[in-house]
Amino acid sequence: MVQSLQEVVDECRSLFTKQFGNDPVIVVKAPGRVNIIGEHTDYNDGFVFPMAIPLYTVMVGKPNGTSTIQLVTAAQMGEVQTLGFEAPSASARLTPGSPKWANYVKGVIEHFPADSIPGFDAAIVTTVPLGGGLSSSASLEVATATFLEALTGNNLPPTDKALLCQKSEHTFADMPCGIMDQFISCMGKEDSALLIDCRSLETKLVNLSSAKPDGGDEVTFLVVNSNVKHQLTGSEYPQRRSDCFEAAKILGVKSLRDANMSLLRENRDRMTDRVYQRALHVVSEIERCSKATDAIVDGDLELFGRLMYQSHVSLRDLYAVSCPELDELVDISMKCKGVYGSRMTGGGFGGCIVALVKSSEADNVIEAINQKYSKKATSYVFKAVEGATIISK
Ligand code: GAF
Repeated sequence: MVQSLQEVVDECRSLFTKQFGNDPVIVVKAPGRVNIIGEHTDYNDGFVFPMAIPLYTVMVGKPNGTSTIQLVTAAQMGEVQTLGFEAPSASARLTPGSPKWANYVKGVIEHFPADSIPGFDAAIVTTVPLGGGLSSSASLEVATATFLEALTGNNLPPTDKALLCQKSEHTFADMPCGIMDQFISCMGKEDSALLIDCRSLETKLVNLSSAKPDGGDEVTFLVVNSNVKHQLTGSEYPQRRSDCFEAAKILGVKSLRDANMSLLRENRDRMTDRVYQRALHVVSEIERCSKATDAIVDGDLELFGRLMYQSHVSLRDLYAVSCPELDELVDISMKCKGVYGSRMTGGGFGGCIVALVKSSEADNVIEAINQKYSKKATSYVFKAVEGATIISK
């Protein structure tokens, strides 16, 4: 059972009180996300279609009247860890270091636009599984930025906040991510997924509760964690990114968003097999993402499901970011009654799959996965939730 937001807040408040001997004043939350379709398209200026999910990073705390920042977290598998460092000032800048989890927090503090950040005590708890492909890192960054908004009174426009968190991940976690995860954690909306144009940063809300064929069954997104951990800060993600940039350069376009299938085919001989396949995934995935959001608006769930599965095949065979466990989960779910489509979600190399399922069949699909999957999976049926908020200050 997933803890409710209230339970996470209560746990985080108790952790704070135990550590610092008094009660926190500021309470903020930032959700994780599942991306429904549009994978590895964000850093190519393409489209993505994520929704925020009710797994949260919660941060509570208050100013401590000193120039020191003290953190306590139970975010690392429930293990309590503490850390203290000087708040950034003109003469003392923050730099990345150890432990790694703290870099996501430090990066946001360092880049936050305020004349000065006062010393504070804070506790952090999360229910977003670490390395599970549901944006544990982005939710920690966005929770930190939201906490600093409450602490300093400097409320950032949501786009600036997402960009600040992305910059922190680039500079403090050495992960050249796109904008999707931070964006949806800031801007998620209840019952809706967000079509994000990662070039213009314009968004379109798509209400998911209306996503059912006329008179048809209710549908839901089932998320299944393979419990194989992904590690995107290794070389694979940056390698994919630079393959895409190389393809765009060969094609003479600013980014793969500006390419199309015929341009790609005409230039096939000027690319290595690998670069061609990566580009083929991205160009087709950008197209699939647009088609899929139209399909869901039109209630054409069969088409939506087909596009989800095509996305998986493309990520597996062309982009090479799946893994045997994700393929296994997709194969099992695709054979179940009531499943429209299924695919790996997020950066890949482990983490989760997402499937569009008739609500009435969701339990049977979970049961089939529990019986057939070679490892132990964790399944969730999520409704989309609101993005990050200050709960109290
Ligand atoms: C990771 C990145 F952080 C995102 O920006 C995105 O590129 C995703 O992988 C793949 O779609 O979550």
